[in-house]
Amino acid sequence: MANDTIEPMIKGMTLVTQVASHAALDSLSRLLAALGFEPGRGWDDGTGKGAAFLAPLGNLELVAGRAPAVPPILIEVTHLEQVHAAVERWMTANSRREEIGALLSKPAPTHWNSELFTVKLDAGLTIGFWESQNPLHGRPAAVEGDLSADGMKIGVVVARWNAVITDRLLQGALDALYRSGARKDDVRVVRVPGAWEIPNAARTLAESESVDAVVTLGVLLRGETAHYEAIYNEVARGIGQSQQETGVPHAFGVLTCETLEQALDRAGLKAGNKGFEAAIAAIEMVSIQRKLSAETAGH
Ligand code: DLZ
Repeated sequence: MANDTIEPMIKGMTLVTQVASHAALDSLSRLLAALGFEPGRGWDDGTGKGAAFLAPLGNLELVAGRAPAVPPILIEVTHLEQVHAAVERWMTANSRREEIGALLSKPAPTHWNSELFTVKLDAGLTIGFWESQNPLHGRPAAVEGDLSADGMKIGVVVARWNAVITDRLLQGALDALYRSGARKDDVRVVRVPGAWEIPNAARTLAESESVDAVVTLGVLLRGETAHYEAIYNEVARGIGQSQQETGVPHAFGVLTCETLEQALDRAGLKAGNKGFEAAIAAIEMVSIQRKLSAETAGH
């Protein structure tokens, strides 16, 4: 019985296009090389000549129902404006100036969230250059967290030391949580004496399995804290370790500032509210964790 299972055999794809003359081929080859094409293996058998150009990705696209809105050779680039300027310079040197307007279009938006321009390089050889406006185009789809805290249980550990600032951080964090849909009953606030005590409380909460994430809030003032570096390092290490070892996301909202004024700025005065930002990061991380676990479970 015939074995109808075949192994994939496609190795590459070549579009073959005739150009008017050897001179045109040489000149177009220089342009394409200048635009960044890698030269492929060409040939010359005395009667004809071929020049090959390699691009990192190939794509065969078939269209039905209407004529394609683009030239048959479509080249995806980055920095479309610069490519357009390079082609325009080349056209200026190789075509009659008054013809350029008819041969080279300006980059214009397409209906597929891209910019495109076309250039007629030779009789029968029109090329389109395009650039996607979607930053994730051609890259793997990113997993991103949603900013809804609906149904999330969040622990907030806040230091009382420098309470004039940490109270503002707490307000910011609660504001972010409630405005993102967290229920009051699902937010647990734990007050600890100072930043030094944050990791211990954070870890206890995380290990209790009663929260999906922990937001840590505190302020260390360099000018007023003896052994500032030692305390800071230990607080950061302890929070990080709790996060890694429990698997529960811990948002880091412990400010380290030179002065009280700087801390006030970061607690809602001039430079945003770091408590708010930490709470948003926690929500996002819980959402990311849920998405990644769902993906893993689905495989
Ligand atoms: C002792 C101390 C000092 C000097 N400075 C700060 C600070 O700037 N921010 C802060 O949150 N806590 C400070 N603390 C208190 C310690 O974190 C800790 O609460 C005490 O040493 C008791 O263990």
